[in-house]
Amino acid sequence: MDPDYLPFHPNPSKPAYVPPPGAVDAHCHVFGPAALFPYAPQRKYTPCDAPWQKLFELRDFLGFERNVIVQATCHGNDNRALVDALLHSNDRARGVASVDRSITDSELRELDAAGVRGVRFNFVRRLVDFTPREVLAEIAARIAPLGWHVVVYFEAQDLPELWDFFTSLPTTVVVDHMGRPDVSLPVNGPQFELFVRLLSEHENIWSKVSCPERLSRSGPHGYDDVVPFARRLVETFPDRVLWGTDWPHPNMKSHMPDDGKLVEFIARIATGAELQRKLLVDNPMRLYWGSSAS
Ligand code: 0GY
Repeated sequence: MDPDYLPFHPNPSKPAYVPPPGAVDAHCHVFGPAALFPYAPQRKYTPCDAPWQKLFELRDFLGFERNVIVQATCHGNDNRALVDALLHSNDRARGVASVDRSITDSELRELDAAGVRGVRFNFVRRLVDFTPREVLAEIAARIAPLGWHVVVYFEAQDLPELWDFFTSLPTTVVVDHMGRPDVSLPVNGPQFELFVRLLSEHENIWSKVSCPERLSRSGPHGYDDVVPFARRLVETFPDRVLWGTDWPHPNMKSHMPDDGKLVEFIARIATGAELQRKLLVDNPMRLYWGSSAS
């Protein structure tokens, strides 16, 4: 593990907020264990091992029923740790993989059978090397017939340059962490307005209202500055938002969030049972399990 990288919280608190039955943690990761699933040679950071056993324990402890496990860059395009977690989940986890253009159709079908329902394109410069857009477009065209979607991770200042690419994708597109807005700027200022416009004009684009711990400038005590941004999305696009813990929180250096406190944050951004049910149950079930039943 990188020396300045914090391990996940060893002892999260039991959240006072109880998620509705069937709730899905729709953004989390598994890492390693390195002895079984080595990290990618081209990775930009080395995380602590965070195996599926720990993830599923946390799921139960926090009051969730399901997980969407997202391939993180430290495993590159080697999805074995992800697939292993899916196969041990008893159909209670779905996956988002990273693939390159050399993947075969039969490998895609194997990922699908394991529970993968999307691919992730990462544009955050500190995490990945550049991949040409035409390669990503080719991958998107390959996965579209499977009914999969594309998850994109980028920082707000890069949205203008990425706009045409995102809006040309043939699938549902899910944006990680609200497109990483600068939450010290106004929620109705030009930067976040552009992101809201992206979703307003393109009904196939969704957003995760996750990661207050990464976005907040006000520190670990409540993440107040993130609330208006997440609330605006939840209230404007109630049928196209997802929420996740982001456990085990790779690359956190200033503080490590208490996952119980992150769950309590949900009640501040989705006020009322109906918005909470859509965010935590209906939307992820529709996208990942093909139903709204829990
Ligand atoms: C996240 C956020 C981060 C890392 C990755 O794939 C990754 O390595 O997504 C980050 O460092 O902001 O969603 O896990």
